[in-house]
Amino acid sequence: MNIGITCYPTYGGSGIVATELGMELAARGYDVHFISYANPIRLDTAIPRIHYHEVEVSNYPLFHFPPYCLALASRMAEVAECYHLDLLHVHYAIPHSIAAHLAKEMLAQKMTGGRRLPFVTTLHGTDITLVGMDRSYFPITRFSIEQSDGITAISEYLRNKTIDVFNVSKPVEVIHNFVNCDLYRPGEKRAKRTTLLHISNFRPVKRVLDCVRILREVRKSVDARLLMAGDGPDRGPAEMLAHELGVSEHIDFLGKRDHIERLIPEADVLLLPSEIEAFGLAALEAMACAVPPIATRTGGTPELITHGVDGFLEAVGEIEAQSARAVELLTDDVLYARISAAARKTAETRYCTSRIIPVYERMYERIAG
Ligand code: GMT
Repeated sequence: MNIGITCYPTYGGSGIVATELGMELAARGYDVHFISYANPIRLDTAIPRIHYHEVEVSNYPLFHFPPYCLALASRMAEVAECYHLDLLHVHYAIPHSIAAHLAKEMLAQKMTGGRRLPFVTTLHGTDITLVGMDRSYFPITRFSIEQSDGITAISEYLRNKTIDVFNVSKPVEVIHNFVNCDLYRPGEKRAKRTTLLHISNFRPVKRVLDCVRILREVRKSVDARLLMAGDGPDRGPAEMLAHELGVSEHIDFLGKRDHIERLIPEADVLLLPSEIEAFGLAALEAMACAVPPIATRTGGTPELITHGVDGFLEAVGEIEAQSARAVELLTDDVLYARISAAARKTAETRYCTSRIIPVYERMYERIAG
């Protein structure tokens, strides 16, 4: 089967899921064609059966806003024709879903051979919870979701939200995020635990400033440090806050990092204090490395993390509660051993690629007919 995948290629959970999915599919014998404006950050183009097609957005003085969506739709249609794509799988509804719809319509025309090009839309979170609900995008988001031949959401929470908000009449299938448990593995056990880790795109929804506040609280009892991986609009404010709170020498702002699977095992606890999180891929990747997550009880995180069993869930903005959990995990050996082993077990038994990829494959077979 020949599959076209479109995603945001820079840092962000949806692009990571799309890229890992494409590489897993290629390993299983599919020809996978990535269509995007840049090479997805985790994509290894040396892998057999992986292809990358860049979308060029030509500018013109008349265009105040370069029309990326149209350039993407044209490229999708071209690639589909040249490489006999059986379907398109787009990640993040806006604008990928409407571009896929346009490409599908273009291919359906008799003058280009009247080919069928079904498409699957995978909803990841902010495409529904923030951007899609914005008035200017609401009608087109609903339309493009409805036009999809298959719709998936990465959690029950997101599925319910999509149905509630957009009144979608078609079935929305839940296919959770996944992790490669051979690549994401526990590191060496350390006698002394001191390292907290946060990974994100530093958008306001991630509440990265809370990580700095948590570190300050934790340092009242433990000589802890914080690794902050990623970059985005709230990095500067977080750096400023670290200075103000007098903890800057205990925080490493690492910027965007490749091979996150090598970084995670260096940490003892993952912090995910988000305002909203449709699933929480960073928490899952940490769990696969037996690093317990402390996350907020919001969106889809309770589907992944069972409070007190394989991680902790606290209320959004509750710095003291999140800090207290971090101190417990850093200081209590018995508790740490139990939660960390359970975290790895959850990742292995429920979210491993070997379990989740076949669910996508079955969907493709149904849709491509
Ligand atoms: O984390 C982000 O804000 C990026 C965003 C994206 O779409 O790139 O992530 C979303 O998709 C991830 C992968 O499916 C989910 O694990 C994240 O929970 C979700 N983020 C939010 O809902 C805020």
